[in-house]
Parts: sequence; C-alpha cells; structure tokens
Amino acid sequence: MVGVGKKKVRVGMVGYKFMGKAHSNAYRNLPFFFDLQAEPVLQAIAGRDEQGVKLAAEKMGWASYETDWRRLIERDDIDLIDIVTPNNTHAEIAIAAAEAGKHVLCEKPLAMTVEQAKRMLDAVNRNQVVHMICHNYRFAPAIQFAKKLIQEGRLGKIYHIRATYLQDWIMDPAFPLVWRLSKEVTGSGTHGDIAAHSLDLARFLVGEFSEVVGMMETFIKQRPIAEMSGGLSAKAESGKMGAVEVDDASAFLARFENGAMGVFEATRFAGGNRNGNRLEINGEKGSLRWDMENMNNLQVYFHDDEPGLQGFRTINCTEEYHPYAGAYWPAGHIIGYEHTFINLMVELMNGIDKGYSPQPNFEDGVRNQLVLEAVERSVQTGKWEKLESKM
Ligand code: SOE
Repeated sequence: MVGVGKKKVRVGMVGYKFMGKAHSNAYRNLPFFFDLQAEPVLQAIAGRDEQGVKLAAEKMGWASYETDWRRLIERDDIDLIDIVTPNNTHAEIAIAAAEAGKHVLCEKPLAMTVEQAKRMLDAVNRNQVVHMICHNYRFAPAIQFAKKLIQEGRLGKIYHIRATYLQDWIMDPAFPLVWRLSKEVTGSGTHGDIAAHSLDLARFLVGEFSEVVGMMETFIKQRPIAEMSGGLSAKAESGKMGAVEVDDASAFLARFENGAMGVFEATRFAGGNRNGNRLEINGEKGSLRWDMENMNNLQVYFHDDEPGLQGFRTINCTEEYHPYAGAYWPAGHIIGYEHTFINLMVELMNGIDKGYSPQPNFEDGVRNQLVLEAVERSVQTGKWEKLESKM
C-alpha cells in the first residue's frame, strides 16, 4: 500500500531470480520502515518463461508481468526499470530504458566492458534520468558508520585496506557451468561478481585507485553443462562437459590516489567461507574491521585510547547514531542482508523524488569497471596498470 499524498514510483523489474527476490522484498518492505516522499509500487516484472514469470509475479506481489522486457519499457505506467538479469544484458536494457525516459537501477557489475559502461552512463546523462548501481553492501549500517568515522578524520591518514571476498559454492568439480561461470554471459568470474563488491567498498571508504597488478586462476577447467539454474543452484545435464573460461579466483594489489595501499582477494574456492566479505582499514590514528557474516558489528581501534585498555572494540551498529539502523528495531535488535537493499532503495526513492542520482550511480559503475578491467589487463601483461584519473 502506497501512502496517501506520496509520489508513486512504479517499478518494472527485468528478471526475477535471486536478485529479483532481494529487490522485490526491498520494494515491499521499504514503506513499512521508512516514511519517504516517494514510495515504490511493484507494477510489473518481465521474464522469458511465461509460467515462471507469472508464478514469480504472484509470489512476490507484482501487479502484472510481461514476457519481453521491451514491452515493459514501452509501458507508460512504469517510471523505474530495475535490471536484475545476467551481466551481458545490462547495457542493452539500461540504454533502452534511459532512451524511453525511465529511471534505471542496475545490478553489478554495471557492464561487460568499460566501453559498454560508458555508453550506459552517456545514455542516462543524455536522457536526464536517475540512475544507481546495486552495490548493496555500502548500505550496511556498519559500513555507513565506518565511512562517517573516516570522513570525520577519526582514523587520520589511511595507510592500508585489505579486503577479501571468500566463497565456496563451486568447489565441487561436478557443480555445473551456470551463467556466473559462462564468459559470454558474465564477462569474468569471481572478479566481476565479488571482487567488484570489495573494490566498490574500497572506493567508498578509501578513495580512487591509481594503479593495480593482479593474478587470476581457474582451478577446475571443465564442468558439466548446466540444465537449468536460478540463484546459486543448478542441475547438470548428463554427460556433456564445457570449458570454464572465467576465473575461479582473483587477487590484486593496488595503490590509491591518496597514497594508501590495497590488498584484495576474491575466490569461490575458500572452503568453509559461504559469503566471507571482509575488510580491514588501518589509518594513522586507528583501524576498522568489518565482516559481512557478522554485518551489524564494526570493530574499531583508536591509538589514543588509554594505555592498557587499547584494543579493538566491537560496536553493534543498531542504534540511532548508525545510518538507517534507527528505522528498524530498538538497539541490539539486529538487521540482515535483505535490509542492505532496502537502505539502498531509500536513497534511490529520495533521488527520484528530488531529481538526482545517489551514489553509487552509473559513474561509480564506470569507475569500478575501469578498475576491474585494469586488473584483467595486468594479468595479461604481468605489469602494473594505471587507472585513468579522468573519465
Ligand atoms: C554470488 O557470488 C553472489 O550472489 C554475488 O552475485 C552477489 O553479488 C554477492 O552479494 C553474493 O554472492
């Protein structure tokens, strides 16, 4: 139910699997927790399989469905196109949506290449629509609070960021070649899928990258062809094997424009780590640590604490002082993964209401893509690769 007198933002979502579920849940629950001037309406979803999209629309509470995303873009009762499809479709859908004057939210990574990402940015700018890229982890209250501490100078000059994104869902060599492992569909493997989140957090918390050098590995070179896949699960078609052409793991070193050093590691072969998105930042006055699997907590250390009492303290970021947290439950009553999407959409709704593109937007998408591509280049050349400082 949209509140009386509020601006309605009628959403058309393309795709409906794992991320579709996360986004649908966020649109549904946002008005329950936040009192905004603009509120989302779950207007329509699109997917090619009529039975699948119809069921998804019913289950997730969408008013209607289409079997062709182009039809969604033609409809004049849609204000915002939300893209939750595999990476090779992002550019075409986003550009068509912008040309039709629709605002656009796009899942990460923005595109398959820098060139595509720049065309997407150009389209949203030319058509003056609001745009965002869905890097949801920026919107964990603990990450927002970390940003506030860094901006206030509480850590002083930043020396280091070390970020790991460790998963283990494809370690079984019999796990099939799902779309996240198909170069044609995804562009890169762990690199664009999860290292992309770490480098987005690094840009948010530390600043712009100046140069990178990386390495990548594909441990399992052949996998059974996938019969069907949704989210992170799939069935294998008996007998047929296909080549894995994307990275299973990606690691890189980085220098930042402000002089900080970065160490990054992303892998789907770190057994026991289901969604280990972690980072540590060290500055001249203190340090921060965050772990997605314990996402409400921020560990903070300050050099000027009394001798004998120095050490990392754990802040449970569930209080009114911590961005977004006050909208949910009383202090100590923790929130989860799904709330990071709600918080991001709060910014998106405010942007659409007031006419600006909140960060992370397509410009961030292009900057992130530049870092992803520079690492890939360095894997080819074996050398440090510089980032363009101007876009
Ligand atoms: C799979 O690796 C995945 O679902 C990513 O695609 C998401 O972006 C990440 O948040 C969790 O892992």
